[in-house]
Amino acid sequence: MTIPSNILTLLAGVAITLVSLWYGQNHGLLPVAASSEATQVDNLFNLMMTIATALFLLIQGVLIFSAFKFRRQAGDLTDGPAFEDNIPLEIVWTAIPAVIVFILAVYSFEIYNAMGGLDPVNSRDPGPTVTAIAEPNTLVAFNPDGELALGIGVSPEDPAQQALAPLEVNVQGLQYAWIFTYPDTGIVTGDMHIPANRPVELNISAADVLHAFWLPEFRLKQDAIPGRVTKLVFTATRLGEYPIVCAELCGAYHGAMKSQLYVQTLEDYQQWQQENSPEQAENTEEIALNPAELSPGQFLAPYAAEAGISAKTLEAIP
Ligand SMILES: [Cu+2]
Repeated sequence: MTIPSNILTLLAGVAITLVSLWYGQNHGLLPVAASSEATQVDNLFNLMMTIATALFLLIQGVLIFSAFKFRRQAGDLTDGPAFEDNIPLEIVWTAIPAVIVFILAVYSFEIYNAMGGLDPVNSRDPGPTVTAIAEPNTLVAFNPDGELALGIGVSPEDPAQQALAPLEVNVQGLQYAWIFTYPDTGIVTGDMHIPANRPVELNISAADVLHAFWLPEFRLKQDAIPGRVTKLVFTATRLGEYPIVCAELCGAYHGAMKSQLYVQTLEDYQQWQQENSPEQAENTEEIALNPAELSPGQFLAPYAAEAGISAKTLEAIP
């Protein structure tokens, strides 16, 4: 076995390297990166894409080249030469993938740690914590003795996440919706609103079966597990509206289990908070009225006006 070592091989190697490096940064496969965590995950993905592109071009290139270069000549009906093993070649093609896998393993572990994956329990206050999930969820003990906590915690490398108190949001998955409860204001909502550049801490739970809380633009995904709380701590860095997707087949309408995450400026977020806080709603809206306390006439009044029935007619109702 001779290894071709002419100038063309060298040029091909340089071309493959350059194309791979370019494509690794310009594959366009990922949605926008909307969190500080997303950039780190993308760096890892881009590196894997660069390596994969180089391998693809190398292997397919040699395959196609060989298919033409060493094809059967007209009239040649003899067998091809028989090859036994080639120890140096086998060592090389085992060592190269081993090194690549080792580098990727160390690098991805680094990123997982930098994101806070090794310490999903509150790094700020160590020790067992009990998280009360607001109504209508039940109280769930978090991190009971010795149980491994699940999720992504505070990033050990993000000073902002350690300094700023995170905005806590309780996330509950149920067939087939996400419900978001804000313990600080009591807001309960079907779509999530958060301010940009402030750490957010999600306490994720499930009411019935396994769900998975997935934010594609944030490169974050966490199982929602019945009976225990999982964590996601992250910081949104980009304003906008992003999909929230259930990524665990959870039943017949799993495909429709979607919601929206709105990353807002602090002003917009506070305005949303004011407009949606329960106290506000009680003062201005009639939705808090208990129908059982109304007489039939009072209860029907809004509908009667719509239907053109006079108040006198209503009073006649026993
Ligand atoms: Cu689901």
